[in-house]
Amino acid sequence: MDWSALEHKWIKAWKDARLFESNPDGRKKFFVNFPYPYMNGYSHLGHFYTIMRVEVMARYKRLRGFNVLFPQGWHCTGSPIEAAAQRIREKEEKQWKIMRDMGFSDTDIAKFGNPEHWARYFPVEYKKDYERFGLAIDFRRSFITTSLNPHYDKFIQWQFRRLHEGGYVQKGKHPVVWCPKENTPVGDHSRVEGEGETPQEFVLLKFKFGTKFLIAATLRPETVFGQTNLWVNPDITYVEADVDGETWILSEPAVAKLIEQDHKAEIVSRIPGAELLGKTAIAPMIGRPIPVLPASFCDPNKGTGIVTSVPSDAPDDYIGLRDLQQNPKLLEKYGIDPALVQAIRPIPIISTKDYGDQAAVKVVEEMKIKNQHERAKLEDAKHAVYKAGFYAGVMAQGTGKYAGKPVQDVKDAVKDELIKKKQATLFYELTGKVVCRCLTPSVVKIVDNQWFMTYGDKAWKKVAHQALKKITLYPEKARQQFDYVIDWLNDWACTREYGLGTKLPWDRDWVIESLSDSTVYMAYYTIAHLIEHVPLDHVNDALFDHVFHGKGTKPVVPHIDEMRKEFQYWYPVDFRNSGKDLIQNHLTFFIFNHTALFPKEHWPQGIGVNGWVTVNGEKMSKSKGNFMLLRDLPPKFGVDASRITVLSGGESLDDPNFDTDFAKNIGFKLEQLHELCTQNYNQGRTEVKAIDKWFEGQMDRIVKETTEAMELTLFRTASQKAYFEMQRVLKWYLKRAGTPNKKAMNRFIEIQTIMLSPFTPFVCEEIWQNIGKEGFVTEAAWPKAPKVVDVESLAAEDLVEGVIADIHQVIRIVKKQPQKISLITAAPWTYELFKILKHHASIRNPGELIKLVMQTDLKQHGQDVAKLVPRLVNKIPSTVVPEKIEYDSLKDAQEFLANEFKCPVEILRPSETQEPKAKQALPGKPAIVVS
Ligand code: A2H
Repeated sequence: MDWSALEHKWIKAWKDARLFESNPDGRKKFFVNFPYPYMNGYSHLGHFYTIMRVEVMARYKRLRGFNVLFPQGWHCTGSPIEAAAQRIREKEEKQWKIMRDMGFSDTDIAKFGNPEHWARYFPVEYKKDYERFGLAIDFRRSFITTSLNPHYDKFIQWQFRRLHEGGYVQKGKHPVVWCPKENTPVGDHSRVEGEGETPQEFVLLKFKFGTKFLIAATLRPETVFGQTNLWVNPDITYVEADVDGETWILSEPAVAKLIEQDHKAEIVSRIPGAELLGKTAIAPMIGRPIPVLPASFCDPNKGTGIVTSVPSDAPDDYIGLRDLQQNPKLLEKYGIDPALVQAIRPIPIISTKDYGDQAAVKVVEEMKIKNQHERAKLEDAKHAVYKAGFYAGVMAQGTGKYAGKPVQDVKDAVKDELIKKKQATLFYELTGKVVCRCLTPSVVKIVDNQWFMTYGDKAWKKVAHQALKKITLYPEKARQQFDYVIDWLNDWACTREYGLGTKLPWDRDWVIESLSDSTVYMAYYTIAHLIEHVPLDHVNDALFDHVFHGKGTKPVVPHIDEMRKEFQYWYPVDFRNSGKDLIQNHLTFFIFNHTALFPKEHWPQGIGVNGWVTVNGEKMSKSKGNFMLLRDLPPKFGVDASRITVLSGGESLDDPNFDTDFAKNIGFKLEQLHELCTQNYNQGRTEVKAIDKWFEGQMDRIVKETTEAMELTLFRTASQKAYFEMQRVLKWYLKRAGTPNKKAMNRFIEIQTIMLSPFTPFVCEEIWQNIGKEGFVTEAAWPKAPKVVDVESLAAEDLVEGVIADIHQVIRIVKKQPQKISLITAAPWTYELFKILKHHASIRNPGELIKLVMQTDLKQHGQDVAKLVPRLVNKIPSTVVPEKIEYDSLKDAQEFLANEFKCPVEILRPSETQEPKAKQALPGKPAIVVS
């Protein structure tokens, strides 16, 4: 088959028919989309799976009768393009190599030194790829972002002015992930390492130490009531530093961090950890003197390198103390009185249901952790204690005014009290390592001239949770993660000093960054093809207010009514799908911003998330040589084969695998499918046999199950049913039926072609045309799924399959070529018995069952019942085929069986024979006599 010719034929036919140009009409609508890709290179296999989920959803909903909109834009905002362009201008080796690997000549590469060139070049190439893959996209609505598209630029300005007015964008003082080289915040998409890592808030506790302070960092300020000592690492050298006019003792790296975090700090002198040991300091909040003790787990690169010890609630602290109590020698080495350490007892401060009032002690003992070097176990212990203590714990006696309150509610209050008393201050650490695209490790910086989206706002979070409740998630199990991210998000730095994008309308020194100009642009798709015709000086806030909210007097501009109508018709978004990595930023921003800018009825309706594509089981990477561009696939495998392969590679949140062997094989199979369908359509007999009913029943079942899988976006399951299972059923049917029934065969070909068309539209269109159907299969009607499937007729055929296996078994035992085979069905009353037993499937006691049966007409077979029932408990099939259906289907299979075993086969009822073996027959298991 000449796949390329076939693909181009249908691409042209769809285009000529404007099949994917969607306009509002009287039908129900379905609006799908996925995050516009970033225009800094060609589309690759990594995008492909995500795109295909949207594509299949679009085509499926179309077949279900919806008016479907699938638009596509191109993202150019932000620093990555700008940075890459700069690297090209600077003739940087690596960037040039990346471009050469994409196939550009050196003269072409030089053009990419201008960032605008990227925004002009790649959208055209993406469109070519997407068209080539047959994606059902309405390209009239495509657009690029940034001020290079002045209409979109005005839309983003509108959005930000409205957000600003609503208090959703504010100037503030916040910790951000910061690149000290580029002097700019480092957004998730500008990192080569550490996507998703954020600043985490620690509380720095101040311990009065003569005229100075020892400083310790904690995540659990509410545990200050249980402090028993301080931990200092004897093997590191700390520093004394002048911090905001006080003398602090802390680790050296902490000083540099304090400077980035808005403190005045300067190192004055150095002091070895060992010199601090054995001395006492006054613990904040409780005002008690506590000793400084040695611990090797204090890391100079975290916090201040000094840790306050709360052995009741921190496994590390408890085990550190226990180790020390068992090691008087070490104490003597540092001149610490062992008796002093022996006397230290954990102080109960939090009670939990699971672990009592000294959770750390209980958990460490229960887990039998031997010493502080069992790190893995200690990590588990930490989690267990934290979960029990923080989420379910209650403050115990001895915590003053906080006693009796839930720990969760107390944390902030204790923190605030400590800060107010000047016994503590805030401090931030990254939750993990972050490296900027410029390859510099990032730090936390407090910036106060920045603009933030206020995702940290509690009231806004509440509304976002509400919106999430109404969203259908594919798969549903992603919900917990969305709820978590909504809670966890902090205010988000939404502007940068440079890069392509839209200038912040009221503070034009700033450019809106790439995750912030892409939260509600789906609304722009509804009008993108119309607004281009509105003169730019008429594109203003009044226009957007009218189109999106129906507010104010109607502006006098071309297409104004159509734009309003388009928006009202298409909105809200019904299905937006992306990789699961975007839950922690984009997809959650998408929810937040919709609640800020649109009324409830326009909030998102459905979100899908999926894993990352691997190739033959390995992560795709340039160095592994398995990196594939989208455009590499058609010549290798064909478009249809590539499409169905990527969707067969996985579903739900698993990472889908692109299996190149599967892709090659399925290509041949699709050719065979084409042949099979075109040759068998309108062929066959008109007479109806029992096996036809089974065939119809199987089709019903598969349609039902495929439809259910499609609705849940379980596209791997759906494609397997629609192709492999259909083929398996057909194979058995042709074997059994010989010549197929024409009507049934036609139905098979039609429904298989329709159900496969979202996956492999090209071959399906070709089949559709060749079997003489009018119009496109893309516009056909999805087969109706019957509510109930005739399971009895399906089971009757399974029974024939089972009988064949049993006959083979008998032949093997008697070891002779059969001359004649007799099959004798069971006595009619046994079918009644099976029905009763099935009805009482929950009863396992034979005596009880026999009693029940004896209350019915079967009483007359009392002796047999008493013998049979104990043998049958737990062995009744879920579908009991009635006697007549069993007999008929065996009768129907008679000729087939005779062929299979090359001898005459007779089907008898027990009344028709004297054969003693007839008594052994049971429903579904006829007696087999081989002679
Ligand atoms: B936590 P994370 Cl009650 N080296 O404070 C090692 N550990 C350090 C440290 C350093 N340089 N700086 C701080 N820490 C400890 C209290 C507490 C803490 C309790 C329960 C759990 C708990 C009292 N110790 O932390 O690895 C501090 O101990 C368990 C997570 O960055 C700080 O909070 O998550 C915690 O580790 C921070 O550890």
